[in-house]
Amino acid sequence: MRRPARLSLACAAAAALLAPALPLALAGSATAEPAGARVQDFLADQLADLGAGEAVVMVHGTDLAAAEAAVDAAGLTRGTAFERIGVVVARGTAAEIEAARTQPGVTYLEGNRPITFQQETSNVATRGAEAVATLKGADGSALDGSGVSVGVIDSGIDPTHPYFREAVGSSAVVSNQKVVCDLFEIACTVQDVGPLVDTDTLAAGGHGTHVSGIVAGRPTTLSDGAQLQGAAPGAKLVSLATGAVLFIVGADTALEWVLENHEAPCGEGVPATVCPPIKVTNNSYGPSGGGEFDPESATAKLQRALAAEGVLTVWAAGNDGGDGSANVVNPDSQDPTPGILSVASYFDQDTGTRDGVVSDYSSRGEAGRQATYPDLSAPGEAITSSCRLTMPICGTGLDPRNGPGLLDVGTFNTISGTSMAAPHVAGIVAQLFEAKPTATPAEIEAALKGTTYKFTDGAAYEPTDGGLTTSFDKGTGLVDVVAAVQALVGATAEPTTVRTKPGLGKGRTKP
Ligand SMILES: [Ca+2]
Ligand SMILES: [Ca+2]
Repeated sequence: MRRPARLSLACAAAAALLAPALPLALAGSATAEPAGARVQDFLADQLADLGAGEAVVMVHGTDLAAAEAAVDAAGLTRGTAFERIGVVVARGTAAEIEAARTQPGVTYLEGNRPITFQQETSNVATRGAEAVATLKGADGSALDGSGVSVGVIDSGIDPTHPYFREAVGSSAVVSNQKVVCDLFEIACTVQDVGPLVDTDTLAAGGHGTHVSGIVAGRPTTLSDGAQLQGAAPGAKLVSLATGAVLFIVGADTALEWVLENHEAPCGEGVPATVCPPIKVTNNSYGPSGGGEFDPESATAKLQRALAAEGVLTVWAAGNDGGDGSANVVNPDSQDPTPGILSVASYFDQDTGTRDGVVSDYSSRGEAGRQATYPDLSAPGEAITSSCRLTMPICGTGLDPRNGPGLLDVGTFNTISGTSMAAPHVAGIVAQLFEAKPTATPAEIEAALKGTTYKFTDGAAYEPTDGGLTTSFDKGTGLVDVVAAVQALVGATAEPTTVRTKPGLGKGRTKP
């Protein structure tokens, strides 16, 4: 579940701090080895394998002059100097580096250890980050979901969280709504609480802030060097806070608000350039245990009306696991109406691979009844997003992280669930609408399901009446943003609408 051990900037700093604690070991080993400065283990290993090549070495001296003199005497090529700490960066052969070791005043030889930025890998597995970097929307701008608002129906949001901060001082959160119900959940209203109210902390939540960050977190570098962004880092967010304790009437009140307000979610007076229309909602909630879809439910009627008006509904498939012997998928996600998506949880094993696994907890449909299957899979396991430690669900995270600012302590955390898979797809839907603003929800669902990557973990794929293949655990497979965009745009538009890097163009073989 944890990341494979990788050296981050924070780890590198820790190693440097530990070095002064080693003189006792140094004194002991000095008697057993030829006289001279200690050599870092990493560099020693590198030198053993170096052959006739050259390596980079940091020559530490008692002062800068000693280090410089040693570099010159050993025949190394001098580079940068860290004057204040008496270190000269140099390059040379193993023999030259060994010669520097015994020069007067040399205290330590250190190699040039590689360090890695820890990029959140979930947008690699979906090819969503690749789409942002290499594809353009219909407006010619990067395919980051701009021009689209995503409605997030969840516990709430901390709109002041740095993950939602934009470079120009504005926020990804354009509308902050709170569903307020009476004690019996029969009288509910939606209230605009303004740009600063943290509805998530008020609700003792945290879930909604994490989910919203997965949808549309802005590019952010954490204190340890990790680089994060949401699936659609240019999309806007309309938060509909239902509180941490959910009842279906409250959630339906939010869906009904979207139905009434999706074209102008900030009010008629606010232009779409500032506050774009809602084209998709994310719904990471459902009854525990899953069950059969009820086409007569208020939720079904609302999401069908939304699809008819051009708004997709994205659902988490549920966290009830299963083995295909029973249908435990989130009921409303099974609605066969085109434009309603049920998302299973995929785990990229923190590597960005597309050949990972279906999460154990991801709800399975009933084998042999394709109507109960999830539509597709997206990363949901070990997802890092906005999550302050002061919020209850974030305290359960495995990996509190700091940043981007010095005072931003415990602002990000890593949690898992189909709740984290669905918002990847909600952000991806925003990308698809940016690629083709006239697309219908049915076209977008077809493009997503027709281009999935067929990772093989779990149940076998079986043919559908529609000419696809699907499975009771992972649906049609792992979402592939680049392939979905090409399928969506290529069908009706000139190929020049989407510009790609070489190798990713129309000739690319689909997996
Ligand atoms: Ca854009
Ligand atoms: Ca569907």
